[in-house]
Formats: sequence, structure tokens, C-alpha cells
Amino acid sequence: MPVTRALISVSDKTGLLELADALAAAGVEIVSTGSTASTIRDAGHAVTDVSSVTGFPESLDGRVKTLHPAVHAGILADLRLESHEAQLAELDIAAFELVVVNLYPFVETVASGADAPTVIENVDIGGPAMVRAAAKNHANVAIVVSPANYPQVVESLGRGGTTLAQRQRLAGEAFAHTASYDTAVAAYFAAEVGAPVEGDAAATATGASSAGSDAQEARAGFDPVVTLSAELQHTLRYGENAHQAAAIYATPGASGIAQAEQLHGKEMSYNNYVDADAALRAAYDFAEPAVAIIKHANPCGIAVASPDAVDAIADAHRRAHACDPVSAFGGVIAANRPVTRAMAETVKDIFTEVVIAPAFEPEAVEILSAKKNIRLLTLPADYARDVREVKQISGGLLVQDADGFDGFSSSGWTLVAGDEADAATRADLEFAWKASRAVKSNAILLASGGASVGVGMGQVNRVDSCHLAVDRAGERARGSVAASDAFFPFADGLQVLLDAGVTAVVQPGGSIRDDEVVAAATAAGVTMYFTGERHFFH
Ligand code: 93A
Repeated sequence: MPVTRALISVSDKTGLLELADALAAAGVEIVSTGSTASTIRDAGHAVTDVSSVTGFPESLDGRVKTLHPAVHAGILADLRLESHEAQLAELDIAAFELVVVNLYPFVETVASGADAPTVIENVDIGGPAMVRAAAKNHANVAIVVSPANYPQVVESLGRGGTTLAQRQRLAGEAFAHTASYDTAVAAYFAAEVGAPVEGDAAATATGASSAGSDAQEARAGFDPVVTLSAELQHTLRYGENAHQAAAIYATPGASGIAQAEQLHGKEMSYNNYVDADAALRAAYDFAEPAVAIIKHANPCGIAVASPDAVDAIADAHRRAHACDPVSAFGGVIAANRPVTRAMAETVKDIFTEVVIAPAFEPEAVEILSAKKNIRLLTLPADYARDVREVKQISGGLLVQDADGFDGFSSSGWTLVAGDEADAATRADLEFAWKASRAVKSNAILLASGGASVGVGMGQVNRVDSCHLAVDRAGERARGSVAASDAFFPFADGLQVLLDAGVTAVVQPGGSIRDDEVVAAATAAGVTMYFTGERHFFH
């Protein structure tokens, strides 16, 4: 469909001038609102002000600009129908074949901490009306809601106009865009009306008793306003299983796995995304070079590099892999440093679904790209984990602050059994404690020399997690240290670790049977620290 008349009304002026240049060069009439019109005019192009189309001034501080039949009839007329064409002629209204709109920056305004009147003023009304109208009438109109799509529009001008398939795709994107916009507005209102009362009893009745004041302090800053906003990126081949439809949405302005760039390999699957996210959670908990290998959202190996390693990230990978090579088959690997040639040489011989890292050495890409099925992804430079986590439950959502990165130093721990650990053991305990946070509860993680050697995860009792960790570690359990993500409710789980030869244990404490647990550690001559803080992860 050729484009002769375009309506442009954008808050985000990114790419606007390039688009206007191309439209002007193609002889397209541009109709525009307030500051969009002046930006285009300042660049030297002719623009028709929307007020001259409506015969009505932009009024009420801009609240009424495009909300007018002369605009909406021009967008909504179905020119496949003679009756619509005749009515437009009778009303002296010209049709648009292209509508370019992006909305008032509502999410960004909320995130900036603006006051309520400013937030309300940033609820766009006229913009979504145009977007939805044009998307509905995609048989006749192309709707563009993102500067990322300007190049494809410009390209279509050169080949005689937009295609129906293209307009259909754009319409789908447009409806997803207005839906997520309104979801963000609704979330803002819901939070404003139903903000939880401070000091809510249920919210404070968790955790180890000794953790009380610190944890309460950490929770005190919780801002109950949740702004959920995500835009459809694309549909996925399927979900967790082949009979489940699925899609990925990305949060505007975020820098996470959803924004990662794929360098090589098949399209990421739903499960790949889940595992890659879990791998990043584990690897990025460490400041030193670290690698995590994930299967079914759980680590089957986490390690930091030895201080004297020649190639730190390759060393971290080798040690993470050594934890459980059987489980690492078909795993997802995250590295918190660029993947080197040496690491790639090792990974290429191991069946691996995904490698995600901040970057890859060119030789590493070359080596790994030789494998058709491996997916290589680089993270955005400013990768950051979300500070808020949202989980869907039937009929609603659970929202919490993410389990933050800090507070792992052993300086705040309490020695409750055995002798103070020496520096090396203390470092291993800190490593194990941190690594256990990436393991699904109940988590028991055995570590030695900055590498996991046995992981017990996801069991419904702690004794089984202890058995699993010890079994997986085999001979390596003897002399290792152990971390438990939550307290031992009885001494039985700990006893499994003690019998296997674990020399030091870190755990939150806070059980009513702490005395029995501590007595068992003392009797075995094993060092035990309480952290006063637990790290459930489900
Ligand atoms: O205030 S509105 O809800 N009422 C309108 O009639 C209207 N028309 C366009 N918002 C309206 N817009 C929005 O203005 C667009 O969605 C766009 O974000 C913005 C562009 O205005 P300007 O060209 O003045 O920067």
C-alpha cells in the first residue's frame, strides 16, 4: 500500500528526523502534533499542524490534540469500502496510510519518583487511541510504535509501500504495546490505592530469630509500588513443553537476559532462558572470575578461578565442570568474564546448550561456532539483575525485593562450634554460602578451594539434600566445607555431612533445636558458624 499521508506524534524523538527526511523525499504529506511538528519543521521539512486538520486548537495543556473525528476518521476509514471512501469525501477528510506514535513516558515518569500529578499527566490518552485505531485498520494503515521499526518503513517507501503482512505484524506489536502501557498504569493505580500498611505482621514473621533487626532494616525500604511493564519481543517455538505456546517479553530500559544479544546458534528456547537466567544469578554473585553450569534451573557446578590460574575464566569453568560432569551434559553455562579461547577449547567437547557471558574472544566465537547447536549470547554492557522479583500465582502476583548481592562477609557470622576457621577455610565457607544462594531449596552445597564439589538441591527435606550433596561429592566430601541455605531443623542432616568428613559448616541458625545441631558439630570437632540470615530460593 503506497504511503501519501502520514500522521506523526511522538514523545521519544529518536530517529524522527531520519524518518521525516525519508518521508519528505518520498513526497509524503506529514501531519504532526506540537513539539513533533516543530522538530520536523526545524529540520526544514513542510509539516501540517494537526490543529489545521481538526480546525481545533491543541488545548487543555495538550490533553486534547488529536482526539478529533478529523483525525480518527482519517485513521479508521476502510478504503476497501466504497461507502467509507464516499463518506470521507463528503466530510472532506483525507485518509492516513501511516501512523507513527510513541506514548508519553509513563513508566519512566513513575521510575523517576515524580509526584502524582506529574505521573497522571503522563498517562497518554490520545496516543493509545490513535495506535489502537490504526492497528485495527491495519488493512489500510501501517502503525509504528517504536523507532526500531522506522528503517523497515523507510525501506518499504522505496518499494512502493507497506505490505499487508508487514502491517499485520506492526498491528500486533502495537496492541501489545498499548496493553503493556495500560498494565503499567493499572499497576500504578492498584499500588497507590492498596499500598500495604507498614509493619504488617505477616511480613515480619520470617527468618531466623537472630536475623531480626538487620532483616527488618533491609525490608523497611520496600517500596510497594510495582510497575510491571514488558513488551512482546517475539513468540517462542514452544514453552516448557512442546504443547505449550510461549513468548518472551522484555522490560523497556532493562539490561538482563531478555536484552542479551545472540551471536550464534539456534533460537533460544523457553527453558534456555530460564536456565541462562539461573546461571547468571549464580555466576554474577561473585566479584572474582566465576562460572556456573545450570541444568533444570539448578547449578551442577559453580566455581571461581584459582588465584594463580593462567586463564582465570577457563580455570573457573574447568573446576565448575569437574563438580558434576554427568549432570553438566546439555547444560547452560554463564561466565562473569569474557570467554577465552582456552575456555572455548574445553567447552567445545562438552555438549552444551547455551554459553552466556559479557563477551567472547574472537577465537572463542570461532571455535564454538563450529558447533551448530550451541547458542552463544553476550550480555548488555550494563547487565544488572532486577532488584524486584515477581512470581505469578493463580489470580495474582507475588512481589518481593530480589535476594540482594551483598552481606556475605564472614565478619558478621557467629562461631557456635569448633575452632575459628583459618583463612582458607573461611574463604571456602564464604564461597559455599554465596554459591548455595543460587541452589533451589533445600540447598546443601559442599565446596573445596573455591569450587563446588557436591550440590544437593530441591529436596523436600534437608536430610535428603545432605545425602545428595555427599553422594555427588564422593571422595571429595572429606575435607570440604558445607553451606546450608536454611537452618538444620534436626541434627540428622548435619550428621550425614559430619560422617562424610566435612570440616566446617555455615548455616543461618534459628532452629528451636539449634542446641542439638551445635552439640553434634562440637562432638565431631567441626567448626560451625551461624549467619543469622537465610537464603531460600524456589
Ligand atoms: O494528551 S493526550 O492524551 N491527548 C491527545 O490528544 C494526544 N495526541 C497525541 N496525548 C496525545 N498525544 C501524545 O502526544 C502522543 O502519544 C505523543 O506521545 C505526544 C506527542 O506530543 P508532541 O508532538 O507535542 O510532543
